[in-house]
Amino acid sequence: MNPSEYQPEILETEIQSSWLTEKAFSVDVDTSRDKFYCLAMFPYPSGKLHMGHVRNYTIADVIARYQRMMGKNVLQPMGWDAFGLPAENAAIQKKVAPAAWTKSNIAEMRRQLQRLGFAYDWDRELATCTPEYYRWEQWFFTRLYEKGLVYKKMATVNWDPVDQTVLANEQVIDGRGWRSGAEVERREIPQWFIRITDYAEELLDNLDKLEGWPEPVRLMQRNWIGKSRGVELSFELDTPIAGLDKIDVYTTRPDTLFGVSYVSLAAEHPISLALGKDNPALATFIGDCKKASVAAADMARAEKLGMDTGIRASHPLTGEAIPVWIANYVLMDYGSGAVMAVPAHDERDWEFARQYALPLISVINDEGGQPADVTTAAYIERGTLTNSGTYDGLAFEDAFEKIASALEEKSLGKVTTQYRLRDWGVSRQRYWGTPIPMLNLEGGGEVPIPADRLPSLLPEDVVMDGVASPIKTDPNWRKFEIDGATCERETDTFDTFMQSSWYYARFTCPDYDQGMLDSDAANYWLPVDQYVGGIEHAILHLLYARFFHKLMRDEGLLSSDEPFERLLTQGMVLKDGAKMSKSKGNTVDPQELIDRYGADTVRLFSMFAAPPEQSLEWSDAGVDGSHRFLKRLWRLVQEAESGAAQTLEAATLDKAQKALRRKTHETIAKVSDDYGRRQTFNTAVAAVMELCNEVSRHDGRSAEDAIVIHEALSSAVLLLAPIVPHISQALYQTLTGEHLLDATWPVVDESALTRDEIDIVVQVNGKVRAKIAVAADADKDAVQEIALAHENVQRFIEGVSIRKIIVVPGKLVNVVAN
Ligand code: ANZ
Repeated sequence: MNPSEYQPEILETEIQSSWLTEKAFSVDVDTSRDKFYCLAMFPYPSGKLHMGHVRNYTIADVIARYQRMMGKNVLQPMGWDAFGLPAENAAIQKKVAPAAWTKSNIAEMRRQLQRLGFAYDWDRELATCTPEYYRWEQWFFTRLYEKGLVYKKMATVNWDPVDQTVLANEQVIDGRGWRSGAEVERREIPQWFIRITDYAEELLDNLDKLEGWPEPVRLMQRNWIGKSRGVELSFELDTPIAGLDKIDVYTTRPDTLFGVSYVSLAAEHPISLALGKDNPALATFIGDCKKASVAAADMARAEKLGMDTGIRASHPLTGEAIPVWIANYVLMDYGSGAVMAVPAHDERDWEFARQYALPLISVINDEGGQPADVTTAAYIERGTLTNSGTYDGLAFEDAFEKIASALEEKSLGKVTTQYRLRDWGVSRQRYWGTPIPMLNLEGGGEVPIPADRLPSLLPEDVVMDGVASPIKTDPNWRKFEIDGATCERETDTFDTFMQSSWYYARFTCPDYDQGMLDSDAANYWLPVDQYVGGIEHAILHLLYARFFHKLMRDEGLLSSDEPFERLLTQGMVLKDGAKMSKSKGNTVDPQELIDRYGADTVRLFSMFAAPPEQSLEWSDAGVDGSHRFLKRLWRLVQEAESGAAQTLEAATLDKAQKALRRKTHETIAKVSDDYGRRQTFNTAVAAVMELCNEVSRHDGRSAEDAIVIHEALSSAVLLLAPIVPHISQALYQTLTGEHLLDATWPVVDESALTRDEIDIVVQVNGKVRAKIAVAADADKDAVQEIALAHENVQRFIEGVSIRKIIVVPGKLVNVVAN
């Protein structure tokens, strides 16, 4: 290789293969050293890396490499979130088994990651579709089953009546099956759930501890958990229906109790179902409700429909007879599946009351102290009570407590807490996933597969017909014998969020075969010090991983409470203002860029173009600019005199040499802060570019000049090393003869920061008239004297009388004259 030319392709591939053969980033537990666990969300092996991956993984790599230079024992692993639906779709289209498709994608994407030079410990690579991984997930599920933390219940799925199969939500397009085009129905089938609601309170409380997380993410989690304080109260029935002598409702607004104009039940409420039995019109209505979408958001938006049941229930405080309706906007699995409807103060009830001409009773005063006008919309603010008997005039808190205790006295209500969070349904009717390790017994009921018979292996050599899961149609696979009795394996597989909920912990001991986790390794490395990933995972993935962490803690596998200490959510990669995506056809292939410019240029551009949390607008010119900068840096170093840095005799430096030294050390201070505290890598790059400009401008050629230039350039190279590790390694070698991976982060020499002289602005009547250089320790009088002596200042004060001179030390002198 011609050393005077920057040839990234040759240089980078050579360095990368040396990293691989030397296992440069393999690490072990070392309790004598501080650890740093840096993790980027592992990819789904879809085929090729896209720019979003490149950005995500570069950010994490920069942090990992920086921490290594800071002396930490750094773990940065990589693996594959390898189960999931796209593999099944590809299998059907390309006639290749999902396992084979996934494995070849992994090989290609691993090659691409290596070509980008990420500092991974490849010895820890794992793929979630391997039995070595999912067997522990199966084992853990059986443990949760033994502890009563999982249960089976009927739940709704999308059913394609033509293909006779369950569809994932993504496979339902405009209400129709993606393959058959048939109108999708809802079906109830038995499914497995994990009791995340048992941990709702802790998941909520611990959010306060996560100070290293972006506030918006914590807020989204808080809202998702959705804790509310309300009152559960009862409307009594004269004659019991379905064995119930009262209707329980849950409300967060007991202050509006006097505004109730009807009670509404969910279609699946036991009273609704019982009434439907001898009322065909009601039965039809209930059937229609069941067909509609179950998503809460859809229910809130959909047209409000209902039917009067004809029965009445009595108001718990006034005893008034209140009509009971069935309404499509009431969810069966929230609260008690029934609501006290207050159309004057709730938007959904208002819409419903409008539709069916039900009374609107305003019981809250508006800001003017009058009963709120609810003729055009519900008044949903809190306010003082009106039309509420003895409670009139009370404010919300007071009314809440007093009405709650009145209900409590009558044994018709109590204060309760509700969470919007639902238990986690983990059953999927797909093939390419972890088989749920349960056995269905012949006479009904189920038992877990015993630990010594795990894993429950997923067959890999299958043909996909696009309809049924191959394990559902394979009687041999289903058959299982336990204690001489024949039973059937569960043929559903786990939600893929199961695998991504604990992979970060398995990375600490990927080959451990005595259990799910080696606790010593897990407790040394965990929690993850820095997690990096997309904001799209702000809720589900992060919540499930936090939940699993607590489950693993309570199983005695690890001892911390939370998995991720600090979280960075990177912004999107945009092109022409829109998200880069295949469907928009505006993608840029990272591979082409690597081929053309090298990995360092791609890494530099993705770090320089925007702060990590903001969106990054793609720019070809920006990529080109990054490349030109690297070429210039290369040239600067080749031109500089090589050799080990010599010790500097600060006293002998001239003004320009001192200035360059100061710039070097100011840059080190700023860039260190940018990497560590601020995590703004774009400003770090900008600062190093400035330093390089100073080096270009420095024109002294003495031995001292060579030394300060050498110091500036080797600092620049070290400061850029986490971002552009290949060129940095080569240039560091040239400059110092040493190996970059052994180098530590540069240290600021405080003495180099002190200035002998500082620049001060001189104004006359507020207008800048001169810039003067004064000794850094000059006193006010001396500064004033130099300012007034300046010839341009002289011109402006000639012939006028000076009224006042203001000296702001280190900044400016203002002469006030008239
Ligand atoms: C009466 C009322 C008056 C309500 C008012 C609101 C405003 P959050 O805050 O989300 O917990 N609700 C209760 N159970 C329901 C169910 N199964 N399906 C649909 N809606 C249900 O919401 C609690 C409120 O949601 C409750 O307070 C109830 O309506 C409704 F001016 O009760 B409210």
